[in-house]
Amino acid sequence: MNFSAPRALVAGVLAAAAGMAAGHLAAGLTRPEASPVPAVGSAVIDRTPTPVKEWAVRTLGTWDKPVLLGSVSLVTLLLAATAGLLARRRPLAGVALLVLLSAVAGAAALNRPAADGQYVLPSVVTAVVGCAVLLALLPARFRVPGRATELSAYPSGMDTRRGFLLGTGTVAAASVGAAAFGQHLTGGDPSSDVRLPQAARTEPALPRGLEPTYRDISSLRTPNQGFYRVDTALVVPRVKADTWELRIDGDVRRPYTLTYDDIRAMPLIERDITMTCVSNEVGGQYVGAARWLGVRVADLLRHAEVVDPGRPGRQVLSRSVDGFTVSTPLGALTDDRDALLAIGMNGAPLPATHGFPARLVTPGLYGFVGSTKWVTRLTVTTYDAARAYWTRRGWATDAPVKPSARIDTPASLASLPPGTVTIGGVAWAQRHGVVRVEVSIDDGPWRPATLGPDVGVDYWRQWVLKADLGGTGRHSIRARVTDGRGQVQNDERAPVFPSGSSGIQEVVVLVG
Ligand SMILES: Nc1nc2c(c(=O)[nH]1)N[C@H]1C(S)=C(S)[C@@H](COP(=O)(O)O)O[C@H]1N2
Ligand SMILES: [Mo]
Repeated sequence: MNFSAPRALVAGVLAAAAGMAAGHLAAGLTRPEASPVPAVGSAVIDRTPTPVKEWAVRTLGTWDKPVLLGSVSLVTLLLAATAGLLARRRPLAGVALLVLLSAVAGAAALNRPAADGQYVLPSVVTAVVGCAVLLALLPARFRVPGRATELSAYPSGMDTRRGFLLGTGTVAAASVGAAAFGQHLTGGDPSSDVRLPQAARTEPALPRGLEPTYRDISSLRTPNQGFYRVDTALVVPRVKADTWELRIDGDVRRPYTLTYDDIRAMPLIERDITMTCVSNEVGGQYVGAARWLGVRVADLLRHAEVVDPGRPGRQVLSRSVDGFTVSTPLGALTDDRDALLAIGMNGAPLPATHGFPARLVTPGLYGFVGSTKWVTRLTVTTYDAARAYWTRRGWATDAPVKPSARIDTPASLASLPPGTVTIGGVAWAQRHGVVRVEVSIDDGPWRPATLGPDVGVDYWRQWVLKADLGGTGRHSIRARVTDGRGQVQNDERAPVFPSGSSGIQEVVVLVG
């Protein structure tokens, strides 16, 4: 029977899919990060030029990761289809191409910062399973080069249409099963296994916010499920609390190591802090406010006895399990702002996506310079001696959060009935506090909004203004914040690169 090109194509694609699924399962059992598709995806992320990355984050938002994984899979499957076509005439060439693809995944995995010998395992499994499936789906005469005439001596179920359908169906089902099981293994949240200890010093209960009255204004506290997530990790690190350690070293007299239980046994404090991402556009969603539970980084560093703390150019280089690094000015971690090594978020252990078992939270600095998730090491050093992940890619070294007001309601291009409308949102000016939010309609005078409760200088404030926008037609609404220093929000537009966006949000609505 004729082994048609479409069949060859299907065989190639299925071989690769089965290989990737088996590799994913092997990764789930050993090193989730080393799964072939995410490993290649991570390598792509690390090598993508900053402007392209920025473009991806801007246009795709939180879809950037699924799109990247999808693209890697798609390119792989296209190449695998080619392998199938090659295998029609030269089985070994098809096999060689599949081995090459697996080798790329293996190299990418071994290049991960936390890689050990086991990182190569998933890609070896991928190669073996992929090649076996490809050869198995070929009809006998294709599998036995030069023996085409002796077909009957090498019977294969693949020689009939029914056999091929049965074979491909079986492989497809097994692949889906393996991939799903692998996903299940990598998907659990280790934070569900621990209970948080009580804080030694609790903060008073959060005041009632504006959101019960104005449903469209962001809640005073961002729930963990709704908290933005930004990181370079394609596979969320699933770190076990009982094997995790934090090393504190570098220019210190007494380097030491802490376990999760050590931290739980320390007097924990609560802090209400609004965290912002440098990639947040004016009016954007990469900002959230939570109650964090943890210990002061200043106390941890004091215990280590930093050598010559006043020396200029000092930083703390923090490292994450996934190899990601952050440079934080030593001063920001030792002054009175209470930068935290946090283990709790809004009354729950840190979720895996937000850094379980422990992360840094540094008030007043964008996340990429102060909020390392899955942190494993704090090294006191200098900016000359070491550069962090994003600094190497051109982002700012010192990145205080720029004060900003966000309009949550009305939505952009909303159609509103004539009459009074509720305008509202949140504003933040970490380290200085929000003292005023003003609204301008159609470029008119700035009118003060009513502010929500004050939870401290490092926490955002809700704001609301009821106003009549004027007659039917198009109207614009702008909002700006003034911080505790009396500084009015910068109206000069700046892109997020390299030190955060500035400018004033404008929402256009239609009354009629
Ligand atoms: N390990 C690790 N920590 C990280 C990052 C990362 O990519 N890897 N991203 C940082 C950035 S850019 C931000 S804005 C915050 C976001 O924290 P969240 O995802 O909990 O909101 O985490 C920071 N910590
Ligand atoms: Mo960020």
